[in-house]
Amino acid sequence: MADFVVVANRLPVDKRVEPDGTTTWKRAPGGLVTALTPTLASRSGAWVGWSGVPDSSDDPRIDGIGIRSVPLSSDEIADYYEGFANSTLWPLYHDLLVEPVFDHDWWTTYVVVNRKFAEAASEAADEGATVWVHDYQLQLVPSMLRELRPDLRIGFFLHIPFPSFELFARLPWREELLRGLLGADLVGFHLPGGAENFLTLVRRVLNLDASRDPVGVRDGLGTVRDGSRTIRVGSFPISIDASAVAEQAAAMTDRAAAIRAELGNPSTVLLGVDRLDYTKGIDVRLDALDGLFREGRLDPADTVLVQLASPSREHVDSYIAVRDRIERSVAHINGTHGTVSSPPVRYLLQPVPRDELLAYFLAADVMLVTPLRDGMNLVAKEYAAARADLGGALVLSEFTGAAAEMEQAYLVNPYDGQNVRDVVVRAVTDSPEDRRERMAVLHQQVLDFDVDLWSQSFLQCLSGAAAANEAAR
Ligand code: ADQ
Repeated sequence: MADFVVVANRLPVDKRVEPDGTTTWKRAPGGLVTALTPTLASRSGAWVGWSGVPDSSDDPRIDGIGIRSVPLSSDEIADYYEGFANSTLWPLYHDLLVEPVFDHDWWTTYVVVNRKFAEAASEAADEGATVWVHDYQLQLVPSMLRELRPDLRIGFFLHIPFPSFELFARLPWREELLRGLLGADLVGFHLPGGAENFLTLVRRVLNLDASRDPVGVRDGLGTVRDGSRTIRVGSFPISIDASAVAEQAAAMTDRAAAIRAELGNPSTVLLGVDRLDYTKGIDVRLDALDGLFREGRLDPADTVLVQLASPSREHVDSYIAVRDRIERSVAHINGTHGTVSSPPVRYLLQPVPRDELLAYFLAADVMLVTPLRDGMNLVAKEYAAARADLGGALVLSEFTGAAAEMEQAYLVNPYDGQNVRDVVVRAVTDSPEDRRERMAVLHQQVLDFDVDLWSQSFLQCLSGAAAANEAAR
């Protein structure tokens, strides 16, 4: 039994089949694992989640974290994960960048699967344990778990934007989802705006008493009164283990120089790093590059854009469509502006090992982070952390959560093509002193506000919120 339980869609493990046919489990790299490993290790911790392999009774084991696997069938993955989570909630919460699909069968499976996670968490948690539930796939878990185990301290954190009343209210299941979240003692969002949207929705959809004051960052929590319980609502911008990133990156300078040489030592190396997702605005930066070549403001013979994309949700129609669009655009730019020996866009659709990624960060003159909408965006923070040399420049969309903190970045409106082109040119041509000054602020900022601050501030607020509810019982 554990006194600290993390509940997330995916377990922090990757399955590997060895040449001799045996399977081993490797710890999956990822922000959440990094963020929570210290807490999981310092308490008796457990992680509840799906292994990533459908129709399997695998029981993954890795060192250092107690694992409790929630097996899911291919049909459940199709309806709960690819369907309700990624074809209904994801586009709705990201400003309708594609049309969300409302399907009652998907919803039924979402409820069934959320109950499986709640039951597994209930079995893993010791009396009075703290349970931290993550993300849009599991919004019903807090109330299901509260019903099973009123003794638990339950926190919920949403990693993606939380929409306004006008968008959220379209959901046929709006009441159920809000009720699901209210099972938590603390509901956390990246930005105050998400927390305030939630308070408004609870007031207008559920007619509950919810605070109207602006929500602060890491304090100034909002409140919802639900019978004898008070649910706290707050803003906790996630971050990264910035000092570890800086340290690992410092060892990659030789590889960074080799990458520039492999690219033909162009004057300007631009870089994009994203999961292949229509929210990330990969097409925004490709369009900007095409425009800048056409306008003669960047020279295709002396400029390279490296776009590293990792495959994501490959069975979902909207992801198949965005991949086609991006690949057409890469081919168009290379076909129009390149030569056989030096295509200006180098595009990879495969995850890149961590060290190699950091070397690319060091090799890039300008990092292009241009999402149309993004809850936070850790790539922007990783880039700033990696640049302890204060080199490089960060172009950052105003529609990311990161933009709220990283004001010294070259901020762009990704919906305004001309603005994107102008800002990219500025980031390329500004004086080295100006660029250094901006990077110095960004680098220090990610060191000061790291992932440890994120998890500790959330857990501290959760402990206060839960203690108040326990005293009221
Ligand atoms: P994501 O949408 O997955 O996360 P992001 O925050 O950018 O987006 O994190 C992506 C991670 O994957 C980064 O650590 C990045 O380095 C890595 N990555 C991306 N492409 C890669 C590649 N080609 N090879 C190797 N690694 C790659 C969701 C929300 C975000 C929020 C996070 C955390 O959508 O808004 O910031 O959760 O809360």
